[in-house]
Amino acid sequence: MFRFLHAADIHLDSPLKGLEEYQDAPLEQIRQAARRAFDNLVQLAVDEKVAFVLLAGDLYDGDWKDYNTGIYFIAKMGKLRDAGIPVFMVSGNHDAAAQITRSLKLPENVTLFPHAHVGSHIIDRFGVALYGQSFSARSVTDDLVRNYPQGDPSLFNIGLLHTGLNGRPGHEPYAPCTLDALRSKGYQYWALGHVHQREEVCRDPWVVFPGNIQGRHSRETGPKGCTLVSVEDGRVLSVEPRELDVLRWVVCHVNAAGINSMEQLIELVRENLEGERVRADGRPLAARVVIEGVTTLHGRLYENALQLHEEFRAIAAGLGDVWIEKALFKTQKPQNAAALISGDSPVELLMKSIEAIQFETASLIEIIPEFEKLRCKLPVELLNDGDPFLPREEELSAMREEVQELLMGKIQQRGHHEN
Ligand SMILES: [Mn+2]
Repeated sequence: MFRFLHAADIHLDSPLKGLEEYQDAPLEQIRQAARRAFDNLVQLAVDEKVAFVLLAGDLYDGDWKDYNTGIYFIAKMGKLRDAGIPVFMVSGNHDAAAQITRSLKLPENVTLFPHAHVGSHIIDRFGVALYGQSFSARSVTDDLVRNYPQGDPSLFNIGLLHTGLNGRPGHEPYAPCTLDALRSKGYQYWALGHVHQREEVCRDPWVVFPGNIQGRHSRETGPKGCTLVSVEDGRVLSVEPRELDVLRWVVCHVNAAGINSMEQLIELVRENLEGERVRADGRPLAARVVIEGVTTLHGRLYENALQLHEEFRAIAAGLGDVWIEKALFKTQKPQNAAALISGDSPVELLMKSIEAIQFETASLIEIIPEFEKLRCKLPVELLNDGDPFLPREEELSAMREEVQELLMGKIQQRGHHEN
């Protein structure tokens, strides 16, 4: 009986893209998160007394800024060497041979599989055969599996590979291959990397993406970590995800249906954030708050979006170690809003006519003659696709709705004041 750890997509020291511009962002925590999660991985390997550790590519995010990234990794590998734990790894698209110009000699307990051909390694003590091939360049479009040898029926065979398989949303289709091709090799476990979302692709044999060990932005949400595998008599006994992340990205969906006041909404957001905090086991949170649902508050939410964002920041500050990355308002107004306006008082008539307004781009430019002058001063690259003065139709209709909501909100408010 033995156990091993399978991790991938560590992306050590990956740069923070644009996060500096965010208010309150815990930059230092985010910058250090991948290293702290990797510390946890090494500690878990020691605590679980695993037979070996597998790293299935993208250990590094790209070329090292300086040697400190490599020196950090070597220090951690030293800790595993002292515990008698070997490490086997392949590189992926981010740390492909051609991408990394700086390098350091690896400690003797670390094996990096070659990129020119498939490498193999036998661990007699556990009856294990390992096969792996690294990426030579960032974009590997060949099917690497084709060259992997057939598994040895007398051993427990493991394949390491960085691949997008037959395509995964949001991931480049590098080293494409099919599940059938993997199965045909007669291995007991395929340790894959590249897809940042954990996925057990197959259980016979086991084909696993462990996901990355630490979320890096608002699209990498929820628990992140590695996979702990137990093997007995040449068969997989158990495959368990183990959380390693030190800061969790979450999207907090708040349903505003049935909410009648701002106070209620703010309270609901507080409850939701508290719930996320509990689910994250006390880890610091980077939360995106999304207010959704059909609500009569729709117009007022738009109108008070900035104020609400400050209220959410205050809730986060009160909870401690919670950062509101963004607040999005995606509510919808009740379908029959116009029909509800039944009377013919001046206010109601005004509301009806606002409902009926059709804004057009041309009219916007006519209203404000300075627009054309401003437009001329913009850099040319802005004037093509992303020309802010010529929004696309879908943006226009969203803008139309927003303007209508703002006007309606204002009028409703006035109406209330006068009553
Ligand atoms: Mn990758």
